[in-house]
Amino acid sequence: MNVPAQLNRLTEDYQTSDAAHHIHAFVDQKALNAEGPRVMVRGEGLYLWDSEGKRYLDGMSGLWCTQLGYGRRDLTAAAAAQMDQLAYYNMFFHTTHPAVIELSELLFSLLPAHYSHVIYTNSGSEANEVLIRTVRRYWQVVGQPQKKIMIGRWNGYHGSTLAASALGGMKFMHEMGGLIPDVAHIDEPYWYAHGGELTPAEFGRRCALQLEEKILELGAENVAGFIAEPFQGAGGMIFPPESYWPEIQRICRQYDVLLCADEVIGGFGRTGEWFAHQHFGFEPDTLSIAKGLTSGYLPMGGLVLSKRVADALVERGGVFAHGLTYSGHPVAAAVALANLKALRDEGIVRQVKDDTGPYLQKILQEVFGNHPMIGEIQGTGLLAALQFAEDKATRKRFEHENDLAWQCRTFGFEEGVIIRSTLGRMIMAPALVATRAELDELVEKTRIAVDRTARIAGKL
Ligand code: PXG
Repeated sequence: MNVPAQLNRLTEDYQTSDAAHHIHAFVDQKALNAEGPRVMVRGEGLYLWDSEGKRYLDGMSGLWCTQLGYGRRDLTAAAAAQMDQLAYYNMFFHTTHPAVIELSELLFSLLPAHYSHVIYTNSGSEANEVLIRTVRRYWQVVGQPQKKIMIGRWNGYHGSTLAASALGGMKFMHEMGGLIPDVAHIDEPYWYAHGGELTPAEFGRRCALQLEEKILELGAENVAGFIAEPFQGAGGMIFPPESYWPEIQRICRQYDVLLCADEVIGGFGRTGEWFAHQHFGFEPDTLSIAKGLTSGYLPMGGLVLSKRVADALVERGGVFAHGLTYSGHPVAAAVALANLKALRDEGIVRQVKDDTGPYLQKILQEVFGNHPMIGEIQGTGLLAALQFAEDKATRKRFEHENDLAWQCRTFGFEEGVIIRSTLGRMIMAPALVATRAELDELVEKTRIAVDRTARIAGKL
């Protein structure tokens, strides 16, 4: 049993207390209470242990965030040292502190040279809240205050707060709390599901041209920015066709609409590049960041601004009426600094690009390339999605693909691997420190879970 010694309560006891007090994320709480949640108690490297002593290979880096894996003593030491020295101070009152200054220096040494400033937040949702205000403020400062509308995409995800979920395109989230004014959406570039008879390249261009149509419909003089994830994460780990991003960039430039990349999942090495927009080859005006910034050890996010945007705000903008108590929190900053140093100095991002990333993609092709259940494999770096298909030739999806994928995820848990399901796609995004042996284990356990699902679906 690999359960820590201080765990002296029974799992059911924890579950009862949890049911009494917690509202969990994105579940039917009543159903969860009846079932009882898994109680995670320890993490080391890529592995997690629950309160029953069962071990799991975490194929999702928590929620796409633990780039360095669990139990990194350098990160906990950085947090402890910063807490001892200066546990808290803020960036109001004309003050700053070394932790946040050093973090920003390192962050901008990793980013392309046309970015210069960052507004720190505690999460990705907050980064996108700040984005809306910052983009609108930018247009006020440069003399076009009517440019207010943000365009997002259906099935995009930008967070769970009101404005961030409005930017996103999850209709079931909109239904819960309403929308905000001046937000519009275009379709997602999900070729496998919606491409019909078009080639991926044709479909990618078609989806991008929807942005142009939407801008013309709303009036370019009213559109402030377009926000998108370089690849959709929560929406199903969907890669756009290669034709998509160049066309989107052309349209944003032509109509002077800020291009806002949500790098909350894609940032910090996931694709083998430091940032996902570098993998896809476009140049956004802003980047929303979070998750891998601290490897998830403490909450921290931010909005990165290009020089164009930052210069206007700094030189001509006057008071920037925004600030959070914990913006640039010193302990989170110290952890982020240690995390980025490790990702850089241990060559982890390079290793994902040159070794473990190509290795994962290769073994996925070997195992699932001809699998009767899998219609398409998408991925790069330490990131992949397996698309379930009822008929591969016609790209027909299972009618109850969501249930099948959920079942596959449950089989995964039983087999001791954590993979994520979205609609008919199984997603994996292991920690960037994963070894080849751990990737072998991830893919083998996933194969067992997919085979078990294929038997239910009548495919094996
Ligand atoms: N943008 C993107 C692209 C995200 O994926 C957020 C913003 C919001 O970040 P915060 O830190 O406020 O959660 C996210 C979050 C999933 C899953 O199951 C994905 C996220 C969060 C929770 C679950 O895929 N992404």
